[in-house]
Amino acid sequence: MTLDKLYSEIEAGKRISAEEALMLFQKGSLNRLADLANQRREALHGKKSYFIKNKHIDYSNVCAIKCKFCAFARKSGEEGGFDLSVDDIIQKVRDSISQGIREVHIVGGFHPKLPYEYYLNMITAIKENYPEIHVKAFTAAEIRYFSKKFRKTEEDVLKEFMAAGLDSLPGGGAEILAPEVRKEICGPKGPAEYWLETHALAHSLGLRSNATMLYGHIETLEDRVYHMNLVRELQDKTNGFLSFIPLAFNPKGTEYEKVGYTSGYDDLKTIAISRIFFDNIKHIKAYWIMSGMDMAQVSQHFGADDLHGTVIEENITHMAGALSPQEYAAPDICHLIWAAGRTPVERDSLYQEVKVYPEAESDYSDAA
Ligand code: V47
Repeated sequence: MTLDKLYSEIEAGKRISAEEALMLFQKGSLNRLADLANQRREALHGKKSYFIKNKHIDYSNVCAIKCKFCAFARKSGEEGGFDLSVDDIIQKVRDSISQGIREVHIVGGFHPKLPYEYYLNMITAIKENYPEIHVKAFTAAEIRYFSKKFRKTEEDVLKEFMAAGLDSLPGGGAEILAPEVRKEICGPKGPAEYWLETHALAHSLGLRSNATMLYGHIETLEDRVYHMNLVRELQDKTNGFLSFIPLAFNPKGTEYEKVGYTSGYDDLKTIAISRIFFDNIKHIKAYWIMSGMDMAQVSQHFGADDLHGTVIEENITHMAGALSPQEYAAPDICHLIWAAGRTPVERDSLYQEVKVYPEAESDYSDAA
């Protein structure tokens, strides 16, 4: 297959194979990919770009394992380690309620000491105090860890968390699903099948989730495509993923510091190929915390339709030298969306539209 033929097939709406995706990564022209990805993005979402008012809460960075790409985790008792109590977490939610948040995104590591009740109490307390807040919490890797540590099936963990108020799972912990690199960068997290099985189970129980891919460290382009293909295959079976989120690696303080930051070229190409490849996932997220807001803004013309959210407090990437701020207020996100010729849409966690802004910033007034 020649590149030109592949471009025509994409233009005609055909699903591309893993081999074809690899060809695009290796030889595709960024301008051509931008056009093709944008065409698919506009067919799905027109000019709309989504965001949510949300808050990230990391309940602890104490972690029993060490992943080589991570600058966030600390061993128990190590300097810089922290644990939040359930009261601390409620206080953090309270602090952000006036900003109109409708979602909390809660993750931590493989904590060696916190009891099962801590996690259940956390969800229960949030829902008791703020029943309208969507609780997106615990990566598939954490769920797996809880099941092993507390000797429960994953199904029981998920069902008990859901009964307490868990609404969805974030997409973290996927890293790179290709076996050799996965073993090297985060071996103790276990094989790709764990992550995939937990999402499949969550979807079968009615929980929606996201899928991430951490790129720009030691993985090859083949590894990226392998990863994306596993996610697409699972989505064909379950249709449970709401979004795909390529995460640009931030290197400071990690074992891969020498690799440096990802290039803007690579960030845009990865977003564009993701949009083209995932004909079964509706939303492609440009996560500005990791790529920087400029890149996320431009990504709206390379296939991304979602800028995630206000975030408010981010630690995982900022401990790895992230160059982005920790928070963008909703008016700033809207401004950046408008400045790219897109229409801001505030969404909820399941992509229901909460507020569709006017097409032009000049037509908007706060009082409207
Ligand atoms: O799994 C860790 C990544 C992820 C670094 O579901 C790093 O809506 C870059 O999953 N450089 C957690 N990345 C974040 C995450 C996420 C973010 C935004 C939205 C959603 C969602 C999920 O962060 C981890 C890992 O892949 N990460 N260290 C680093 N140094």
